[in-house]
Amino acid sequence: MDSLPAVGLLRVDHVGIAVADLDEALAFYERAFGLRCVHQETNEDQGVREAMVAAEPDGTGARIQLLAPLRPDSAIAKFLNRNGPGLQQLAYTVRNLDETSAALRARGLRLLYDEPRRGTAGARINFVHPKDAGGVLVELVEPV
Ligand code: CMX
Repeated sequence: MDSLPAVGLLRVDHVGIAVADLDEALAFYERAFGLRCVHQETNEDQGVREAMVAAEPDGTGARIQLLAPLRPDSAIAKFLNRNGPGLQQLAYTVRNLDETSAALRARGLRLLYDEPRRGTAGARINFVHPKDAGGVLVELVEPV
């Protein structure tokens, strides 16, 4: 492993949870856990309406990403059909997505996209296939 380039994960960025209805899920997380919405957007490319909720009002601490499907053929709609609502992904912040992607590919892990795509708030993102990551869909996030 010593000759392989460093992977460069910085921290856990967020944990993603698939939900059927974003507004209902937001109300639940606020009422049940006292978490607050710190960001909300629609990402057409990923086929989701999403919201970040956090305990810290400035969103600096760990965040939970609520993901609701925009279309029946989206990844989240497929996940809900197969599993129902629940944990869908674990996301890490990376310093440089191109370097991290190269380092993971050098270790034989499959990334889902040949080139990074647009994630939350314009971040560059890619994913490691869950079959190559111990059954966990891993998202890599290089923030703007
Ligand atoms: N976590 C763990 N395992 C998963 C999974 C997940 N989220 N999604 C699928 N799998 C498993 C399936 O259960 C299946 O396992 P088995 O073969 O043992 O049954 C296997 O992975 C492969 O499934 P597949 O039918 O080949 O692929 P899917 O159509 O289920 O798609 C995936 C899986 C990861 C390729 C797809 O969900 C994807 O492209 N994800 C990336 C994009 C995404 O998740 N977007 C929404 C979030 C947007 C954001 O975060 O901004």
